[in-house]
Amino acid sequence: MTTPIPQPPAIPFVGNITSIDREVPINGFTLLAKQYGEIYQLNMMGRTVIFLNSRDLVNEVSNDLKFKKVVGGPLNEVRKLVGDGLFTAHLEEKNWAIAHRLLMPAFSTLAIRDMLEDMRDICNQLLLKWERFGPDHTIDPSDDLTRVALDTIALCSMSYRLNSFYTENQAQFAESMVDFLKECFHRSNRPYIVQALMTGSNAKFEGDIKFMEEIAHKIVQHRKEHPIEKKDLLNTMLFAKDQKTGEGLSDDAIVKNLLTFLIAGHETSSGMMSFMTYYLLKNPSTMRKLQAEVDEVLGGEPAQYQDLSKMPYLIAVMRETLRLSPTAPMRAVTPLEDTTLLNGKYAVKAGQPISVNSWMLHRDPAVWGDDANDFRPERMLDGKFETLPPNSWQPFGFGMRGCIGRPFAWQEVSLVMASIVQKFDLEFVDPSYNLELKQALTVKPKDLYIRARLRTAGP
Ligand code: MNH
Repeated sequence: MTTPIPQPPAIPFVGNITSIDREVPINGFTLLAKQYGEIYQLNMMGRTVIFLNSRDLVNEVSNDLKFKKVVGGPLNEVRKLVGDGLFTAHLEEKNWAIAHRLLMPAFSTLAIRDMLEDMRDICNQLLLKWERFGPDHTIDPSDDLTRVALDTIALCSMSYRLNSFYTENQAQFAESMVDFLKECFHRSNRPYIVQALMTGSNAKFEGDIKFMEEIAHKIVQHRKEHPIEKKDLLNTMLFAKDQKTGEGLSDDAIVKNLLTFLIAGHETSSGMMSFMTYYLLKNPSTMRKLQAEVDEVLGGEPAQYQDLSKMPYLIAVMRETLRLSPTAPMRAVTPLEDTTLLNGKYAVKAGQPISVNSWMLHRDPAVWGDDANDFRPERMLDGKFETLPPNSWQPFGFGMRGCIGRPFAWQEVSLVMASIVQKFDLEFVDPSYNLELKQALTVKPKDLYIRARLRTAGP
């Protein structure tokens, strides 16, 4: 006998849509998880979605032979810009497999190594800005770290400078991107008829899409007319041929994937760096330990490639940050065939969307213990990390649809965060600040403001 999957009481037509926190959905999903436990389902305007909150359940659906990624909700909106690009492609779409095979080597740890100097170029712009503004200036770290992440991915993927640090507001392209992502998220929660009436925001949405497509097309065209030697991702996509099919990528597929890297590669990494800033400030002893490690390994010099793997505490802090605040907190899968979960306990039909809630997964007391909610990087040190039960830490998703940009993000975040704590002592503007979230497609800290004082400047 299977057990029915719990569901909060639903309202006709709209279902459980009122149970969803519109501003910060992850907060609503967390509350429901506290109420209903390891699994629950919601009716979202006629469509039933199951949510998994425990490691045992997530472990079962982390299986590429029995489950596949579902592109639904906001990702369907994102598809309007990037279509069958890597992130939003349906598994059956042929361009996914081709792009996956072509790009995997270009995103390998070894290939990413060559991008270190471009990453440093952008990182230095941030360091210089904070130094020049001085210790009394109020910094919005999410804002500046978004500049870092977006400029870094644009420079590394297509040798294009967005120069976000040289404009008062975000550069036009960055602004279109941020607005587009926010709108994708809101659209996925609006009834169709409401959306149809919102002509102003629809026109803006279409306009942003067109603007970004045009820039990306121009960049590809420009590169074809003015080839360069550099081994960036754009050149890989222009020249590499898929070994299996002999096919390359069309200009259209290249544009979609360039835009995909900009989307997938900036909010996630910048959110991670913002959360890490928060956790370091909230845990002064962790900050001191990290600064001591950075000082010992770097000795006041800029970080080199080999240094980045010699700082185990830095790595543990990064892992623990992504555990408590996975910036891409939800992914969705569906069973290929009718199946059950937990040895026949819950029945699930083929095609049924199932959301993995990593925010809850990463707090499962069965894995993390009674102090699951505490920030404690020591639990993530090498040796302990490897022996965690499989699939208890999944900030980068799972399997063949897992994050292709993981080595890229890891190198970028370790360089930027090591450089920041090497150079500055940080403080909260409001010492009593407690973490609040804001969410678009990804999650970031809300209203976090800090100050940065050069460490060499003395007390
Ligand atoms: Mn990334 C897929 C998280 C950085 C490009 N990424 C995913 C998934 C998660 C994820 C989770 C799986 C989503 C799903 O199952 O629907 N990504 C992150 C996090 C960071 C990150 C937490 C940083 C921290 N990602 C990056 C960077 C890039 C990138 C940087 C590019 C330069 N990610 C991708 C792409 C995919 C992806 C592309 C889709 C891969 C595929 O489906 O083939």
